[in-house]
Amino acid sequence: MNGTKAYIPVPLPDYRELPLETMRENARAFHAELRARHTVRDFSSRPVPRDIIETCILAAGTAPNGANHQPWHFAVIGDAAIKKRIREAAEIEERAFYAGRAGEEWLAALAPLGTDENKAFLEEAPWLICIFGERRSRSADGVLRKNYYVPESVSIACGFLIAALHRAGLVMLTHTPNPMGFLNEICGRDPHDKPYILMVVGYPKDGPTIPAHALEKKPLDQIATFL
Ligand code: IYR
Repeated sequence: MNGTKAYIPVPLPDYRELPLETMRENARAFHAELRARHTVRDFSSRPVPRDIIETCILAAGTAPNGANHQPWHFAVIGDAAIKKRIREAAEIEERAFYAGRAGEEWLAALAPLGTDENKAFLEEAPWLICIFGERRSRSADGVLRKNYYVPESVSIACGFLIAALHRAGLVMLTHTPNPMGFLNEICGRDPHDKPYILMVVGYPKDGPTIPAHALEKKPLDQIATFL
């Protein structure tokens, strides 16, 4: 007995074939829905009910991932004092970043986004979601296992989460203070876990703007080749 779990095939649940026209229409509609998502940096402090965030995280947790070990953890911060600590720690890193650590080329790339070291949104938004990747984690029956394809799995789950939040009518920002190791301590996670993204979630502030640069999307022939 080596603890290996057997392969048990079950009939594919939920799949239904769609007529071609419905496939086209659904693909178009989904593109239109995602095209209408815009990253926001000015957040209202208006509260968002926790159950909506919980459901979006459940959607993220359906993402395909390595060996179905689901190597992610979502630390959800609504507490004002913890948000303040995160803002203070993030702004220390961001000040060093914008004062030169980033280097000239990186700062030039960011210029059209209008970002700077001030991260008021980390206190103003109702929810921060820090997504950690777990190098090792426990199975449902408590066995500690090595995880696989952790960055890929976490990134896919983040994509699902972003789409779910958008569908729920929320706006968000993928914030990446650099380095972001301080989040392990603040969120009480194992030092081996890796924080990937700090998502800022809520409603936009009144009269929000976005950088014109963000509206430039590459056309299909620049992002795809068919072979
Ligand atoms: N982490 C910094 C810098 C930053 C880097 C990239 I690449 C962006 O697309 C946006 C910002 C910040 O959050 O300001």
